[in-house]
Amino acid sequence: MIFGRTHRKPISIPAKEVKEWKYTTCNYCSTGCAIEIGLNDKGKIVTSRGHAGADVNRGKLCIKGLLEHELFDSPGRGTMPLMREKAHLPFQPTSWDAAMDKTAEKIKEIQAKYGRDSFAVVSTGQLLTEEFYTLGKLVRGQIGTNNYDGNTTLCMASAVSGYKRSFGSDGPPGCYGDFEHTHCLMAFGSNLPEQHPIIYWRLKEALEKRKFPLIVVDPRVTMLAQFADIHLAITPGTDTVLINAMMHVIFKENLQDDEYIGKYTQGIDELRALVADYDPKTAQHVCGIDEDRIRTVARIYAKAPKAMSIWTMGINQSTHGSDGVVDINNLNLITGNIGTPGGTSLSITGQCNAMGTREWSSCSGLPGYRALEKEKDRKLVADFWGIDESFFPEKRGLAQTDIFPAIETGEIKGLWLIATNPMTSMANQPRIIKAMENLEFLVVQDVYEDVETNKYSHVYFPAAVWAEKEGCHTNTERRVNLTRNVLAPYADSKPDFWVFNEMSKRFEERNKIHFPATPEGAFEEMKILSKGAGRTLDISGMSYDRIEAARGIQWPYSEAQADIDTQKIGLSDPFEMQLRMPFDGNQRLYTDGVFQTPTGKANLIPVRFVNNNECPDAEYPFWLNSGRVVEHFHTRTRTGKIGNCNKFSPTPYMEMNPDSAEELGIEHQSYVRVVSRRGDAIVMVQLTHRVGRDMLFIPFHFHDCVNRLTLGLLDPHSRQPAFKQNACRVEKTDQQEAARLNLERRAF
Ligand SMILES: Nc1nc2c(c(=O)[nH]1)N[C@H]1C(S)=C(S)[C@@H](COP(=O)(O)OP(=O)(O)OC[C@H]3O[C@@H](n4cnc5c(=O)[nH]c(N)nc54)[C@H](O)[C@@H]3O)O[C@H]1N2
Ligand SMILES: Nc1nc2c(c(=O)[nH]1)N[C@H]1C(S)=C(S)[C@@H](COP(=O)(O)OP(=O)(O)OC[C@H]3O[C@@H](n4cnc5c(=O)[nH]c(N)nc54)[C@H](O)[C@@H]3O)O[C@H]1N2
Ligand code: SF4
Ligand SMILES: [Mo]
Repeated sequence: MIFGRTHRKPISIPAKEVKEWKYTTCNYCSTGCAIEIGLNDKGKIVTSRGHAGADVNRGKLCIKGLLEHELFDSPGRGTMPLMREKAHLPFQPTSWDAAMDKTAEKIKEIQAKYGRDSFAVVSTGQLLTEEFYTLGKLVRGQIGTNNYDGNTTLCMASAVSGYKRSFGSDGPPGCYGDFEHTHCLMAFGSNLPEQHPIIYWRLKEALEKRKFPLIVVDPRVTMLAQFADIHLAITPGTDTVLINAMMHVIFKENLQDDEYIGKYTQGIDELRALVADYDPKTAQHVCGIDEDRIRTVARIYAKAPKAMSIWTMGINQSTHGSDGVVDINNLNLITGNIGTPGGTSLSITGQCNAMGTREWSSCSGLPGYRALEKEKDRKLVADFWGIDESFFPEKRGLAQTDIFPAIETGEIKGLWLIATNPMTSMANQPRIIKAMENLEFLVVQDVYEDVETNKYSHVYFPAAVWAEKEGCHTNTERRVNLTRNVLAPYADSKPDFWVFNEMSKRFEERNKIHFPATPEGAFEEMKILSKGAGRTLDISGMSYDRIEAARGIQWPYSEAQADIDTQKIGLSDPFEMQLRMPFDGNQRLYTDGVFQTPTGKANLIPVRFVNNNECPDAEYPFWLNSGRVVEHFHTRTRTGKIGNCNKFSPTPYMEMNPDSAEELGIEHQSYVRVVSRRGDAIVMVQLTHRVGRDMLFIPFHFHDCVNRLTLGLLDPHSRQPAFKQNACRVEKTDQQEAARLNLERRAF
């Protein structure tokens, strides 16, 4: 028998005849990869690819981005508006006019009866920035409810809050390019290879060129932890203890950057006094990291010529989320690692446009990082929109996580949900069901008609998705990038932008405001609002063509900067420029050491650790941790429908340590019942050493699963829930019954 090449058929890739490539930006995670969608001569989408010239992804895409073009005609998409008198009754198809009239009428009726704030609006981090700006105008300028927030409270609220406390303003100060310059990277509760695969690829490229230590802080042995030089398997919820102890060592051994501290920060005495209490010997018993390890890591970090920290949900989703961010900033400030190549505090953002909503949606404030609490800001925006300043409240209303309890108590009677699925994504699902059933009126605006939350709605608006629309996203490193409109919206679904514009016509009697007819018109308006001396969030030098030509531009990018770039290249046609040089906005913030605080100095804020978690005990002996897998996005409304994503992770499962399973007589791949003080869930066990003996991990993508169990205690500053620190126990269960239940729950 002959083995070998001669008898093998060569792999052939079927030719896809692409006539035209259209420019878009990925609509899943915040990495912000540029994707080109390929259309054949009949205008049909046949393929897609990463844009080779885009600085972010340099031709690469992860599994979700590669298959994203398959979602346009995926099952369950909303085809027409729907209405019904009562939740759970059958829906009746209706026209857009009728659905909108009904919604506007109900909003007005509820507001007239119970007050303006009794109707709440909850949006997302997944619309286009122009849509966020338009929604903000509608809600703040016309509907006039103060209970307006986004699902970003589940996601980035702690990062926002921590940045504001330390630096006086939101805005991640670093960029992916920092990997090329750093001498030490510390990652807190962030699993890049699965959650931001292309950021991870950028990090790996940098590491291959020039080795530097990678330190991962995560209670679980994640894929990133497996690649780390040092893995610190921290006790959940205790990161601030570790960081305080590191600072203790740094001060004790005189490794801090006194010059930076003296020139650019305030509060050093208070910080020093606090961390004096956090000697590693004591701290190790709280955070679970050996005292010598703490010293080693502190020395590596402080002695590195440049060091940087990144973090994601392991920090943000905790009762000390905002404090965790502040403490990471403290560590970087005292070592002089802010605003310098390779030295930064870089929050890794979650959703594709969580940054855009922070910047422009007016959730929790006013557009362009302006605050309701500041008279000057209220006046500026009111004048710009042409309304009376007194229409704005003088402080922000309820956060998303406080809106649901306010529905339960009857303070809020009506709700408009836009691109978020709280029935699956919110902690303590039994309470969310109660809240939903308490609503007099719920309108759900989503791409998918079969989204779980739609079970409770009175009106459903079918939304267009991703490249069925046009507009911008801002990614983790403040890069504004564009999605071109590639195809028409599916069936009778409509772009969210159109829905907000149409709805605004029904509120003109309150305030008549100009709403530009196109997303590009809205972008031009935002540019004007973004100008201002000393403000970081300046996008006035950008335009759709220039963004596409540069394949994304980082803010700040002022008109003056745009003029310089134009002169430098000597051409004014952006497509000609593209051949010559990519534009580059400012890669980093605070390079001059001037912060957005009243004194211009960064705040060093002492953070005292208080153990307020729901910790394991005799009755509920396990930590319940939750998070994500690479092939699914959130509540699977999209990736659950894309066969090539779903097939790799079709079943809800739970990671459990083999030793603790043996003690309880639980077998690999058997079903178990997991019980917490809130409820129970049936899951299949995967035995693995990824988790320690006292921990369980369940991906949160599946409905009727981990969020039936979570408590979600709130961070006092950011109101973000502690999704990752809960207590539970594991019980054996009848296998046949469990299999049936799992089928019923759309698990396969
Ligand atoms: N494939 C995929 N990618 C995504 C998403 C997705 O759904 N799927 N979602 C996007 C969004 S919106 C977000 S927010 C990001 C989330 O991105 P990540 O935060 O990286 O992902 P998670 O799995 O939620 O959590 C990360 C880690 O936090 C750890 N952790 C738990 N408790 C603690 C703790 O107390 N301290 C520390 N240091 N770590 C802890 C967990 O063990 C987990 O490994 O991903 C984005 N990218
Ligand atoms: N236990 C646990 N729970 C968690 C987390 C965790 O780690 N553990 N993570 C939390 C985090 S960080 C996040 S960000 C949240 C996410 O929570 P959600 O935002 O509730 O989850 P998604 O599935 O992303 O919901 C977005 C919805 O918007 C729809 N959609 C997509 N694009 C568009 C569009 O263009 N227009 C409209 N109108 N609709 C659109 C989708 O179909 C989907 O139904 O979950 C949180 N929940
Ligand atoms: S890394 Fe994120 S932005 Fe890039 S293709 Fe994957 S999901 Fe999309
Ligand atoms: Mo998120």
